[in-house]
Amino acid sequence: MSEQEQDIILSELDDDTLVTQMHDDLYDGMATAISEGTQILLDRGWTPYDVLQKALVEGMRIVGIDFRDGILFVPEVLLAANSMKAGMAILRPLLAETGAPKVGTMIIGTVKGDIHDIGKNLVGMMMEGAGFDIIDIGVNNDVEDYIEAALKHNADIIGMSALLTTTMGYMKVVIETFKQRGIRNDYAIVVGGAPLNEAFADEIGADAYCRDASMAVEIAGKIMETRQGSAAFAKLAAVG
Ligand code: B1M
Repeated sequence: MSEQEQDIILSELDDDTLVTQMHDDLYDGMATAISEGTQILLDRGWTPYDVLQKALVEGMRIVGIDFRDGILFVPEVLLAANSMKAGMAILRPLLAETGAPKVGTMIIGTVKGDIHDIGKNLVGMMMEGAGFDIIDIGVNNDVEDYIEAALKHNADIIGMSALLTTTMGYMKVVIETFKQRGIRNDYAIVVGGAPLNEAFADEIGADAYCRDASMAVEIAGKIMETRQGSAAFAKLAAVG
């Protein structure tokens, strides 16, 4: 069904029906309907975070299951992804609007060979909302991209995302190269993405694995507390 053919009036649906309808619209790649539904929920007093999680992320989860099972194919999933981005475009400034003081700088990017960016974008948005300066270097990044951005922006944290079992291994290449260049300890390196887990993060020598965007925010906050604590300690040690 094309967007024009949709005759459901979203604003007349109750919240639960609207959210279910948004899952269907995301599945059908109807970006305009997703923008409209997102705005309606916000106007009804939903928090941006709830709209994101309950309407958009849950809808994308359903898309992922049917993609895995061969019911949906790449073109359809791309349309769904674009619809999700349409909703995220409305939520982005709201999630970032906390007025929190800047707590640190994070480079975030998807690794070489991988073009999935929805999860990474979500993490970036949530981190911005928590007061971080986010330098998003996009997708398909090789190690030099991470290093260049880290040095240029005097980063505190490097965040890597991978959604494929074939690309997650590249994270180790990045960490090893940071070690070889003698800059590993200048940054906290955190990783995330659906195929990863804690054991993998440990194995490749990352500082932390982030299961989802809110965990990324929590972990990054703790990292900054430790870094600022160490910086204050180093200053005291230098004085005394
Ligand atoms: Co792809 N894809 N895809 N895909 N795709 C998956 C990942 C897959 C699991 C689907 C499946 O088979 N069920 C499968 C991977 C299988 C595997 O490796 N085990 C897969 C495949 C196989 C492929 C292709 C190879 C398909 C093909 O061409 N034959 C191809 C690869 C292209 C490439 O990258 N080279 C491909 C292509 C695509 C599209 C282009 C069509 C599209 C991407 C569009 C885009 O991103 N702009 C796409 C999509 C959309 C998906 C699924 C359906 C959805 C991913 C997503 O956006 N999820 C996905 C199935 C799935 O995951 N259910 C699938 C929503 C997002 C909010 O979650 O990304 O997990 P997620 O992010 C979370 C956490 O993981 C975490 O926080 C986020 C928010 O909570 N997180 C981080 C993520 N990154 C983080 C970084 C951090 C911290 C936390 O840094 C600190």
